[in-house]
Amino acid sequence: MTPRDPDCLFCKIVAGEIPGDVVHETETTLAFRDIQPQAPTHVLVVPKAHHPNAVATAQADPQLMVDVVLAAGQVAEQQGLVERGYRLVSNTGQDAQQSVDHLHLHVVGGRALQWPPG
Ligand code: DGP
Repeated sequence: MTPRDPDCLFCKIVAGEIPGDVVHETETTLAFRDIQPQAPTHVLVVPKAHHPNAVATAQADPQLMVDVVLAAGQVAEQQGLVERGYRLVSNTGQDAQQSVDHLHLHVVGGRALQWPPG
């Protein structure tokens, strides 16, 4: 059984209960476009199982964290981001402005990105 939180937005997208603009899927992951894109390409990669953040995912199921990172790499390739580069971001907690407590890697690219992020 895939762990799921009935109140979680991304669990609902994974289940198809809320529409998502899906660009990539594996047995354990789903990738869909961010509803508030911050760059020409902005895709969220999530595990289908509910885990609150990257560290919790790695602790509970290390292979799943690997699956998410590899899926992000496949999205970057599919979206044509590899040559110029891209950013993988995983906001964790309040100060980082994490707004959905289901691990998601932001795959951001398609323009020159600023650093520090703010
Ligand atoms: P974070 O702030 O790191 O937790 O990122 C959450 C992202 O989720 C944020 O960039 C906006 C995005 N988002 C919020 N609601 C939805 C939604 O209903 N659909 C999609 N595709 N993205 C969403």
